[in-house]
Amino acid sequence: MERSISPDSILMLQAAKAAGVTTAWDRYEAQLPQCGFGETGLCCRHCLQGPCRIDPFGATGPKAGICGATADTIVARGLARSIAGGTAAHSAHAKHLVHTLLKWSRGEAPDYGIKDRAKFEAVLARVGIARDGKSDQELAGELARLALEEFSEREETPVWLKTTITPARLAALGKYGLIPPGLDSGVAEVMHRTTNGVDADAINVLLGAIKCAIGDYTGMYLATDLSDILFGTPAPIMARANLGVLKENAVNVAVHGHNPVLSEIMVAEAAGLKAEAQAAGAPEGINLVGICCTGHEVMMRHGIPSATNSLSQELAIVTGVLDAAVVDYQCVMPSLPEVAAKYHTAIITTMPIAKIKGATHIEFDEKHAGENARQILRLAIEAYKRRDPAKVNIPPVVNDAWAGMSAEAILKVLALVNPDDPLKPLIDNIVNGNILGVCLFAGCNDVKITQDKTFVALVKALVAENVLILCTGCAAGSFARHGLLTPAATEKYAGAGLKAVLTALGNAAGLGAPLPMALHTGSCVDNTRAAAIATAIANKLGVDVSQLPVVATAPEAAMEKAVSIGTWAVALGLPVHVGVVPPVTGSPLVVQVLTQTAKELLGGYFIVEPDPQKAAAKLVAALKERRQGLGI
Ligand code: BF8
Ligand code: SF4
Repeated sequence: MERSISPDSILMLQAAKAAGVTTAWDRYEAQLPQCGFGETGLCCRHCLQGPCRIDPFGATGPKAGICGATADTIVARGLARSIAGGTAAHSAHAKHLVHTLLKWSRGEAPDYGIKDRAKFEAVLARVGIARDGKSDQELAGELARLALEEFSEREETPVWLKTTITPARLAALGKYGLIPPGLDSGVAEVMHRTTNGVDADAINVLLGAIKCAIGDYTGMYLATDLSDILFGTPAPIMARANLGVLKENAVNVAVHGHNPVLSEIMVAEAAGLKAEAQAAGAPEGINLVGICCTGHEVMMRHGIPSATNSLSQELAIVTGVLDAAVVDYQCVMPSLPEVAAKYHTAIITTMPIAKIKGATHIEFDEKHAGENARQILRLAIEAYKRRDPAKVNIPPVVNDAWAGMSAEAILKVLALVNPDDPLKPLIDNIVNGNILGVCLFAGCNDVKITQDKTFVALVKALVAENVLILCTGCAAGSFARHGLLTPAATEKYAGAGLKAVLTALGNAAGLGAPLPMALHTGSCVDNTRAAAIATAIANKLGVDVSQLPVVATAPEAAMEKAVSIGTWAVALGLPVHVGVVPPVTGSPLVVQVLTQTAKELLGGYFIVEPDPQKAAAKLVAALKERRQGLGI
């Protein structure tokens, strides 16, 4: 199988092979053939009597696990646990931001502050905290404590849920018992009901999983709100992408992982250490680049270039010029120190819950954030001195990438066309058919399919059909790598209606060119930015999100977090395409619930389709069905 269509990845895979470096792709091949029971979701290890496996063909092999759990139960429980895993990850990310805000309010995180006052005020108003003459610190403390309560178990609907979705959606979720009493409690409940001898009704298990995923949405929304308050709400910004953003004449430091709490301080401190980097022999000082969602956070707010994303993270080291990779958590390959051992790269872990054997651990704490960041940067400068010129091999591939399209930024651009009613130009163009609908691209690269191939083919097919594209996380990373976050891509690939709209908006924004073909809305937690826009449109029209011509796709999904995001998107009423077959095919009942029954209950449903052209046709059909429903 072709490993990647990304030119920089292809070059570095060749270099890795020549250097005897093992990558995720090699390890994937070593795993083949992967276990058929695992692939179909028919393996259970939820108690020590297992593993139990169900015969997928139902012929002679076992039809139930030792405890009697059927294929349906086992598949549903496995899926539910991955959703709980994803939710726990996003919730931990959100809690980290809450604690940072809380510490700042107590004077224990002096390097932070309220960066975006307008967003601070807007969030306070939305969650119902009155200013009442209180100081910023008092208000921040109150906001953080309210946010912390969201994670525990209460007798009321989480505030970040009830204040951010349509009334109709809230009612629908309530009707089916899908409102979690708290975010962590949703995760704990899934772990309880999927352990041996609890929930053995596959449909009931799936409802529990959806409830947990609603908690995932809530935590992600909260995370984005607090990130914007602490670090600023992103505004349109020009950045660059591909491994060619690494520089031979600079100390290259990658911020990798997910949370902006450390990377923001790294950005703030890097310039101050320029002279030290120069004294070490790097004339261009320190070159910060991003990998994965931490990278997107700093790209969205500061235009820091994106070197690469999750699946190809090891390849950044193979360039021979990555002096340090500083990681927080999530989607960080444990293999990094092993790859780095063949080069000079310092791999620096920073979080007490995320250490990697062979890495250098510099524990980060908000009280000493600036000091920690300087220590890490100095380690990178030291590593730079050990760089081997013979191993330098930077792929000459760089693309422009526009980023920073938060919901607020999109509304601001629309307000340039209609200051009194910013959503109107968007709605008018959807109604008149210039825009067929909106598609949110999210999710990862997955080693099981050629890197970026489905992303690129699918997005080109959709824009040709005049679908407006929003993108986040590794989807945005993929588009950035292929020059698709640019006005030139709009000119080249967009259908006539979409091109006209993006050109009018680009001109109104003073670009003198169309808006980029895909609007980079942020990291994965920022998928809620797209949900916020959809909810605003639905509220304005007095309909529910499940009626809007809005779809989502994770064409190359890999992580549990992508599963939980896809599930809440379905629960909010969106048709959601997945291009990698998830481990559910062992249960026709579970497949039916996800792809059909969900539609009847919630309006949203999963479309599983590996072929990008067929997927595009199915998503376009889903958009047209929605348009028909609205009579447009
Ligand atoms: O949270 S898209 S591989 S980097 S999980 Fe990970 Fe998937 Fe990338 Fe960001 Ni999201
Ligand atoms: Fe087997 Fe049941 Fe235990 Fe799962 S929970 S391992 S199916 S006995």
